[in-house]
Amino acid sequence: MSREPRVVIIGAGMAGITALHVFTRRGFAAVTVLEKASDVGGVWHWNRYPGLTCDVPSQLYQFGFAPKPDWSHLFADGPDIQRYHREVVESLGLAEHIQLNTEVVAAQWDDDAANWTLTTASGDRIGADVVVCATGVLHHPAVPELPGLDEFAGATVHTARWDDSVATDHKHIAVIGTGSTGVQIVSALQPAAASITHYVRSPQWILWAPMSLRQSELVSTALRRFPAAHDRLYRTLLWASGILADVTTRPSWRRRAVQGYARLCLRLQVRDPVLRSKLTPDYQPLCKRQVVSETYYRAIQSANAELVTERIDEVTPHGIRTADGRHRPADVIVLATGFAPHNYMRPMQVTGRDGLTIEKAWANGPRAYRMTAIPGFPNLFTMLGPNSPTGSISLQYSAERTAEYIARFLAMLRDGIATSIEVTEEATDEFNDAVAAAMPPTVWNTGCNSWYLTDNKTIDLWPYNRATLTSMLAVPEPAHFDIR
Ligand code: NA7
Repeated sequence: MSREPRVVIIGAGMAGITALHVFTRRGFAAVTVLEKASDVGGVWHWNRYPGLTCDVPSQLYQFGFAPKPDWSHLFADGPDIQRYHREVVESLGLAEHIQLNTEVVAAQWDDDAANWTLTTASGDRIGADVVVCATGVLHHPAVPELPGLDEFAGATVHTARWDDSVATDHKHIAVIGTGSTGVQIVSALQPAAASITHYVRSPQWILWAPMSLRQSELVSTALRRFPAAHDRLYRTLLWASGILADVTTRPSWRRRAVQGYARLCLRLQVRDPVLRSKLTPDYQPLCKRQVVSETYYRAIQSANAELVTERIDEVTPHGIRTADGRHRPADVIVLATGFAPHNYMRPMQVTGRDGLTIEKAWANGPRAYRMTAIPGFPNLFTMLGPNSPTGSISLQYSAERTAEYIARFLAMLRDGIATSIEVTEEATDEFNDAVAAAMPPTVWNTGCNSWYLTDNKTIDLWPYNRATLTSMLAVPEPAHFDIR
């Protein structure tokens, strides 16, 4: 008995768009995407802070199925990427499957009916045979608990929820945090600020790259006219990016070379030994998600900029006081303090087989089989779930491989081979044990505190290369699943 499975994808960011395209390309018709925001794009919809730029070259940061030859820059800015997402959705006819402004707050599995019921924030109930969580990683802003922050009289804004009404020109700006975001926003706001103070708890290694370089019209025209050449360029970049997986996952001369380059970037760009020592991290380059910038070191050495590494004691109504007793005035506090990256689909309440909740299943940290299946949760899959290669392999590539993998399960449901599919506990344990055993030689394990670490200090990343990812997601292994 064949039947058309009702598939609901939660989230219309890059991973959700990928899943939607792959499933519809494979002929699945009853696919709906529910997106809580008013637009597609995920992180590129939510993040709009000044200076927002992707640190992956734009010719690589694209869907394999929707090549874009004419990026304006070597590294695209946020609005350009967001436009691209909209264009892909329109040009591939995906918009009709996407329901915006629809937040899913709960998902409940019914074992007898072998299906899910989703509840939205407005109380609607939606049935689904399969749920695919494409809810993103860097989504929930982390707001620091700083004494006095609520009493600050000026404007406070988190970079992930930028407010265009907050004026920054000619203001005294305090930026807290020095991940990719903090570094980008300091560089962007410094030129027009009255003063900018960068509060840095742990300095980062910052690789120099020509991020402002424009892609010439000649190159765009050539890539448009010769799609085969463009495809070759994309594949070459994909292949070259494999070097990053190699560099991060095992010690080698290549890792040492990149680390040497990071140290050189600091030495060449910051001549003042006092400032340089304040900017020097106490851990190896590449241990945290690598920050890339063309302009940060120049910005922080400007006359109106100051780097503060003393601990923040309190926020006062008119500024910030540090542990050394100094008070620096501020009109605006910018929180570049990152995200809660291990939430995945939470706070959505997901209840699987036998009343098992995702909170209980993940009491010791998020855990999945090959990034996508969770024991106790039949017919539910994650896109870019736990252990995804957020620091080493193209996420678009990973998302497409995962979607193709999930499509094979959808085919089993459509062809009447199965009504419910659930990964086994044993296969999940085996996968996670192997991942844990592969982590020690990775650079992420060399002694730094980063958003890659879960609360219990396991590394939530992919410790293998792209070929392993490709082969693990090529064909489902029936023995690893309870197929009913
Ligand atoms: P990150 O990389 O998580 O950076 C957050 C920064 O905020 C980091 O420097 C933190 O210092 C700092 N932070 C967080 N809480 C505090 C408090 N309470 N006091 C002082 N400083 C604090 O987030 P981003 O948004 O920059 O980047 C996220 C990813 O987006 C990035 O890796 C790219 O993949 C794109 P810490 O290091 O914890 O001492």
